Amino acid sequence: MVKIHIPNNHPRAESLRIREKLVEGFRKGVVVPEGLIAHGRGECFDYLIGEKTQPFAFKAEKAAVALLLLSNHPVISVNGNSAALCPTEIVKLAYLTGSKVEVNLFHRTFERERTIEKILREQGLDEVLGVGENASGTIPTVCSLRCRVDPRGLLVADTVLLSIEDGDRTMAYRKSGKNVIAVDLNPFSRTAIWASITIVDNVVRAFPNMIKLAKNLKKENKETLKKILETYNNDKILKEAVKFINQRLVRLGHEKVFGFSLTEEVLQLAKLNSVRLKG
Ligand code: PTJ
Repeated sequence: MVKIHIPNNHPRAESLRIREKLVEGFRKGVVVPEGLIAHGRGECFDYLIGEKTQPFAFKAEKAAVALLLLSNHPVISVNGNSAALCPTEIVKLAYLTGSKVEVNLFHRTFERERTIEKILREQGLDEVLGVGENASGTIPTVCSLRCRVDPRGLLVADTVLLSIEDGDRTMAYRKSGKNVIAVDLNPFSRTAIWASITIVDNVVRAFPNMIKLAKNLKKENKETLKKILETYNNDKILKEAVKFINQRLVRLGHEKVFGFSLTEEVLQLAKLNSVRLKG
């Protein structure tokens, strides 16, 4: 397979590198074709938030870590896209917060489950839940194959951290009394709206941020962690995200587009066009 060379000075180098991880995951059978489409949707929302962790996301990440640390049975749910993008970070966060890790796929095949299990084990994870026969439990209110869960994991979880997925599961889990932490770049999605804590950030930034936060928050007592959660309001966070996107677009529309002033761009284009006309 041809390995694409991405020059470091390419203006979109980081974004291209992330794409390559997804494509590699697709070739290895970790990511489904639908996952590539899902990534494109995520990229679009990432543009809108400036491809940076914004304050609304950081506040959600902090609350998420506090919740994981306070939970009795926290579980990190892994699908194809998250396994391709941040397997090392998933394992680190699980270790720091005492969370179990379970493979739970929408496009469920035993082969994919095993491939993802292998990736997670390579990162040092001893116990990977939800693979094959181990997913012997059912959450009947989840209408896809994601209803099949591990009795040691998602079935008994009081808090579930999930990322990059559509909303049916989040809604069902919330209705059954579980806390859901969702990493989703789209603040308008059903997942984002139904989650207890919505992290409007890219998983490639959210997980490393949560690892740093977990290292610090682990040292705090329960009362401090509870206070973080008491002052957290997800509705407010989602509104902040939408307001941020709105204000950013208005600002860009008036002044600058990705570092160029509009006038400057128009002048550059005019120059190019005139050269072409002369030629
Ligand atoms: O691996 P499987 O079989 O479980 O399949 C998983 C996919 C991704 C195919 C499935 O869950 C799906 O179709 O998801 P959706 O409905 O496309 O939703 C994905 C959501 O994640 C969208 O709201 C995207 O904006 C968002 N998203 C995409 N990439 C990222 C992301 N959010 C955070 N970080 C990303 N890198």
